[in-house]
Amino acid sequence: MSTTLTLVQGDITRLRVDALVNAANSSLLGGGGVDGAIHRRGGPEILAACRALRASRYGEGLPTGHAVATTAGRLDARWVIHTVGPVFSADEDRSHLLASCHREALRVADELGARSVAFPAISTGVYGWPLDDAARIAVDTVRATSTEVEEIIFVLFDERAHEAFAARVG
Ligand code: AR6
Repeated sequence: MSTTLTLVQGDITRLRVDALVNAANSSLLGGGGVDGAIHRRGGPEILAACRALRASRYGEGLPTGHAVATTAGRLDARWVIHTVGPVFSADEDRSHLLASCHREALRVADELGARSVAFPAISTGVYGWPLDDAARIAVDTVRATSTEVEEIIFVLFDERAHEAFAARVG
């Protein structure tokens, strides 16, 4: 089965897909950016599920580069897959962690049986990753990952991000 790769400009919380990927932090307890938007629109069920994860498997938090799923609450999706992107560093190459977020999110999607998955531009907001480089890592990683997911949609919040991803997708 081949996977299609699509770009959309807009708000990821408006999408109707099987799974939305959240650019979370390791606390799993919410934040700003995409994370804030997902919790606001998805409602308290998502936070309750995240708290349950913190009380069980992820007592120390979700490590950078890992992914875990919860309900999508009131969103038009079945699941939210939370992943923690790396904070950009000019001194240390953390690209493998950003790649890992994309691979792990698709692995979790496969476990769930999700066929359509929407990704935001992980790490390119608060975590400061330069857009062109993040687009390269995100697009190349999902293309190189073997998955049962049929449709991968990158949802870019603004035109600049959309252009960066479009340049990479070609
Ligand atoms: N839909 C799609 N993309 C969005 C949306 C949205 N509703 N809102 C923002 N973006 P960020 P990070 C874009 O900061 O860099 C949070 O506080 C945004 O323009 O959400 O991985 C977490 O709790 C940017 O291109 O995530 C963490 O503490 C991209 O999404 C921290 O931020 C990612 O920006 C994670 O930082």
